[in-house]
Amino acid sequence: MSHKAGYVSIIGKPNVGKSTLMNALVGERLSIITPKAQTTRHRILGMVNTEEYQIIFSDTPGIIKPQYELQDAMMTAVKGALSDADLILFVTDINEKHDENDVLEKIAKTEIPIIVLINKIDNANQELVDEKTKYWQERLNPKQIFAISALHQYNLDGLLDTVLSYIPEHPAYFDKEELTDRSMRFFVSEIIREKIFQNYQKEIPYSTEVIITAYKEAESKSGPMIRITAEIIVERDSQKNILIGTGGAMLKKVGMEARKDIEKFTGEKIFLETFVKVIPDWRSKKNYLKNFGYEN
Ligand SMILES: Nc1nc2c(ncn2[C@@H]2O[C@H](COP(=O)(O)OP(=O)(O)OP(=O)(O)O)[C@@H](O)[C@H]2O)c(=O)[nH]1
Ligand SMILES: [Mg+2]
Repeated sequence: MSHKAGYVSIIGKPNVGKSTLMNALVGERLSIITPKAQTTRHRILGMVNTEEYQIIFSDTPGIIKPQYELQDAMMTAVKGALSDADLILFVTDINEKHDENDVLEKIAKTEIPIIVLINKIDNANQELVDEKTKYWQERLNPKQIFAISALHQYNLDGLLDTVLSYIPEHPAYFDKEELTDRSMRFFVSEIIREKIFQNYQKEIPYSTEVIITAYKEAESKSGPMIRITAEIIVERDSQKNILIGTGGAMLKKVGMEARKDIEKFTGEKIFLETFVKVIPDWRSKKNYLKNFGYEN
């Protein structure tokens, strides 16, 4: 019996709904989602497995012109996702008027087939959908254009069938039991980062990294649990103070929200301990970025 397997890269500007789309397609909350731009910092694989096929989606950071080393590393992750893909899903937000030339530059030279996804049509009228469809048809001449809502999972069924038609015959790349290439520790750190994106304004989310320093199975009075220690890294003392909040209230809130979601994700009882540490300008230092798992 023939078997299909291949890589599908989800790319586009920040905040257009790439992570929402990947989670909807995979059916799991793998990638964190926030209303802020530049939420995703790594390439994250999410797989759809059946007996007949394995589709490996790559969620990627939104494409920007990098201003510091961390953003450089984020764009390296995008580059990787473009070089090995069998298909590109270019996601665009119907309501955004941002300049997408940097994305188009990156995909202009490629031989990889492209499907355009016009996302967030839940808030748009049909006229705008038609107008944007025409625009992207002329601009990119893609294989196909879908108007979708990743959030409301609208028009995604037909999309999966179309995606499959671009997947070559190939044996599975990963074990069929796998959903992702990332570890539990990675997802735990991402969940904490999501809560920081949701609870703080301005530069705090962008100056923060989360490192899991311990992840141990343990026993509690009420049965087995996992003890997790997380280090939250910021760039300055002033940021540390904001993060902790008066009497530790803010950090406590973040810890509680994160713990609840980690329990949902792992299905285990969690004890979460957090520490805040200052590393001046970590976002601009290659050695720290490498330690934190960013590509160079
Ligand atoms: N109304 C509406 N909102 C959406 C839709 N899809 C995503 N969103 C919202 O758009 C925001 C950004 O979504 P993400 O999935 O994090 O976007 P992203 O492209 O992964 O963003 P980066 O990781 O920053 O590049 C979130 O607030 C989502 O809830 C949609 O179909 N309709
Ligand atoms: Mg994202």
